[in-house]
Formats: sequence, C-alpha cells, structure tokens
Amino acid sequence: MARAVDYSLYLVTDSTPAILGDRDLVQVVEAALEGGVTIVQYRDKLSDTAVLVSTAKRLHAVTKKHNVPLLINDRIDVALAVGCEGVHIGQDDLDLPSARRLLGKDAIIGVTVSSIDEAQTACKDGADYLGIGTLFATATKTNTKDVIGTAGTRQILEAISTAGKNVRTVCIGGINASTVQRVIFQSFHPSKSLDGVAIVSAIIAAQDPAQASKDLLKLVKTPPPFFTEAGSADSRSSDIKDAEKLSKLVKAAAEVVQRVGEKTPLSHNMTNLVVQNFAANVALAVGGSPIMANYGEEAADLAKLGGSLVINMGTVTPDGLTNYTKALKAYNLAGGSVVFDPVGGGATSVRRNAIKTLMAAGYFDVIKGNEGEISTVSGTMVQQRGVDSGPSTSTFTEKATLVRDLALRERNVVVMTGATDIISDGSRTLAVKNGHELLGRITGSGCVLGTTISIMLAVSKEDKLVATLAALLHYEIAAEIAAARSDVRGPGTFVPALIDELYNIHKAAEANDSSWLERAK
Ligand code: 3NM
Ligand code: MG
Repeated sequence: MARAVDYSLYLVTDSTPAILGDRDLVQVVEAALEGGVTIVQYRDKLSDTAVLVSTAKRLHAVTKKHNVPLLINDRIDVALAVGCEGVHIGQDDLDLPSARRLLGKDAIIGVTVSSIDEAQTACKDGADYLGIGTLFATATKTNTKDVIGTAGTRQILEAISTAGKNVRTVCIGGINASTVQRVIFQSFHPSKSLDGVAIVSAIIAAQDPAQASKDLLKLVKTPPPFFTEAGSADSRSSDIKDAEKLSKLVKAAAEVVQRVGEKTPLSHNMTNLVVQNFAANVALAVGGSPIMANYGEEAADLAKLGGSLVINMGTVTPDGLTNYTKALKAYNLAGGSVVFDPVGGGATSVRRNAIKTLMAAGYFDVIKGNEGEISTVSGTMVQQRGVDSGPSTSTFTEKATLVRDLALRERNVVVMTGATDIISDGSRTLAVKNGHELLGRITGSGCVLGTTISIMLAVSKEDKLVATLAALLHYEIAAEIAAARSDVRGPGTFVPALIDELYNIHKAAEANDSSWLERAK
C-alpha cells in the first residue's frame, strides 16, 4: 500500500553560508518541523560523502521524530546508507528507472521537471511526485533551466492530469509568504492541482524557521483573500449570448453601481502624470473616494481601508516600478483588489519588462488595456506606436479568445477596450458595445475607466466580472449621454459633460433608478 505523504509544505535544505548562515542545519530543520513542514529534502551540493551521510543520519533522527519523510537530493548511495524514505532526482542525475531498481518500490522518488515532456516521462517511469520549476527566478539556484511561472506550471499539470493522476506535484522557485497563496491559486487546474509547495530560503534563511514554517503552512491551507467562487469555473465556455443570462448580469451590475453610493470606496491610484486630476474627478463623480499616492511605502496603510488599487504604468520609471511592486504586494496581502493598466505596454522594451516584473510580483484582479496592451501582457509581441492601440488585424473571435485565455491563465478578469469591449473571467466572456467616438479624442479616457473599475471592485469582491461590467456600463453610457448633449461641441466640452453624466448616473443609481441601463448593449 502506498504511504500517504503530505506534500503541503516541502522543505528543501541548503547548507551554503549565504542561506544557512553559521547555524546548524539539523537545528534549523528541527525548528521547521516544529513549525509544521510536512516533508524534508536534504540538498547539499558542497559536502563530502562522509559529511553527507552523517548529516543525513542526524536529519533522519529528527524527521522520524516528527513522522515526516526525509529524501536525499541526487545521492541514491546516501539514501541507501541512511535508510531514509527516498530521493529527489534532477534531469541530469541518475535516471528514474535505475533509481527505482536500486531503492525498491516503497521508496519515495521525486523528479525535477520543467517541461511537459519531462513531466510525462517522469509519470510514465513511475515517479511518486514531480517538483515543477523553476516557478520564479531565484537566487538560491541560478543554474535552473526555464522560468515557467504559474502558467507553465498549470500547463504541466493539465498535460499529466490523466496519465499522472496518481503522481503528486509540488512547485519550486522563489516561493515565499508573499507569493505562496497566489502561486497555488494561479497554478490551479481543475483536473489536477498542486499538492504543495517546495521552499528553500523562505524557511532556511528565515530569522525564525519555526515561525516562518508555521506562517507558510497556514497560507498554504487558506485560500487567498482575492479568491472568489464566481469565475473559478473549470470550463472554457464560449461567449454569453443567452439574453436571460446577460440580463441577469446587467441587473447585478446595476446593484453594484447602487452599492457604491452606500460605501464611497477608496480608489488608490498610482497613475501617470497626464491623468492624475481627471482620474480623481472621475473617482469622485462615480461615488468613490480618490487618493493619488505614488509612494509605495504608504500602500500598506492604505490597503487596510477596504478600497482598491490602480496601477497605471503610463509614465513608468525605475522608481515607479519599485513603488508599484510594493503597493501590489501590500494590497494582495490585505485582500484589496488591484487593477492593472499596462499603458503603452508594447511600445518600448522598458514597458514590456515592467509588465513582466509586475506580473511576477503579484496578483491583479483585473487587467484592462487596448488590444496592443492585452496582447503584450499575454506574451504576444506587439510593436505599439505611442500608447494608442495600433491598427487591428484580428477578428472579434480572435480577440475574444485572447482575452478569455489570458483571464484563464491569470485566474482574473481581463478587459480589452475598443469600439466593442470584451470582458472575460475565463468562464464568462461578454462584449459591450456602449461608448462614444469622443472617448478616443480625449486623453486618459482609458485610464479613468481603470479608476472606475477599481471603485466597482471594492463593492463587488464576490464577482469581479460583474464589477467590471458595472464600471464599463456606467462609464460608457455616461459618455453616450454626454456626447448627445446640445452643449457638447467637441472633445473640450465633452470632458466636463462626461464628469457631469458620470455623477448623474451615480446619483440615479443611489436613488434606485436604473433607467440609464436601458441603453446597455
Ligand atoms: N530547484 P527558493 S529552484 C532547489 O527549479 C531548487 O528545480 C529548483 O529556492 C528548480 O525557495 C530551487 O529559495 C531553489 O527560491 C528554490
Ligand atoms: Mg540534481
């Protein structure tokens, strides 16, 4: 009978001074076991064989006391000498069938994999578990092959969901308290999920390895603050065309707009120089409370106020990027929603890199952009001119697929703005045809939509798609009403009229009047 191994919090050791310091490895591991690590791998690339064996024996004594398996990295001989529970082998180590022959069927054998191919082979050869990585670039191991992110991890999980049904999985690389919940959440595949996470430095290098392990285990066992049932569906359903479903969503959106009036949610904007004032006015007009704060250190305090954050990288700088990253982590930790507006994302290599940095630094509840920006975020190279969307050659279906797949990949909501806007949370994809041509004639009209989305999100955490729809409808219907006013003669007069009409809709919704929504299309 196969033993039931708990992979939830998998500790991989490191004896280098940079990580272990001058502490005794066995004491550090014992503290980690007291904190709750569920399996231990002794990984030591430096010591001589005799030291490996004696350290492994001491480690085995403490892991046995905690009833936790001990595996040895790479060295089958050491595992045999110690009589511990198994080994972990990399792609350049002894092959799995040979390791199995040497260790027998009861040994736990895990394999490092970084591609679908490697994962399928390891499953076929009878691995007990896979260590999937490298998840994020890490200073602990610099000679790793590929950084695959949560998206790559999920592709591997999907690929082995049948043949590797009984093979357990952990991921590894750059996992710590600020990334662990998102890693589990975003790697999730409905037909195969991770069994745990493997960690080196966040435990071994921690001041207090027991407390660090305890905190990590708790985070592993708790869904992240940004988790919602809505949109965590498992199927790639097609666009919603069913009139009844659509009208339900529009009704839910009306309730969101109304709720803003009761809550006056905070919208924390880290936005570009061009739109600061406009965005603050729009936030007020739609019933929110704006704060334009670009200093990342403030975010931890602001994130506790129940509002949302907008990260708009319209005028990105190195300092700005550091500030965005800090704020993103603070909101992820506090459970405040974050909207990402990757302005001009495809325009320069600096911006493409900024997108990569931010996407790796935290979780975005909503990503909003034009076609070029969304393509860049999803990884397609698009050379943009300035920050406006370039000419489009893709069909509506191609765009909708791009939006849906990105939402599935990130497990969030993606909005692609355009003459027809496309919104998806991966399982529900909708098109919104409201809006007016004058929105394309003023600056920042997309940026302030991001601000509007942030306000709706703060009062509709349970359904981010509905929040996003509410923002689009509120904003674009206001634009239509404003453009039709007799006092609007062009872009200049359109801006104040737009602010007025945003406010009028907010006031109407507050008074339970949803007649403005009759224009929704
Ligand atoms: N293997 P940390 S990454 C041991 O990608 C190891 O296979 C990796 O260290 C792989 O938790 C890694 O400190 C080091 O980032 C992970
Ligand atoms: Mg190895």
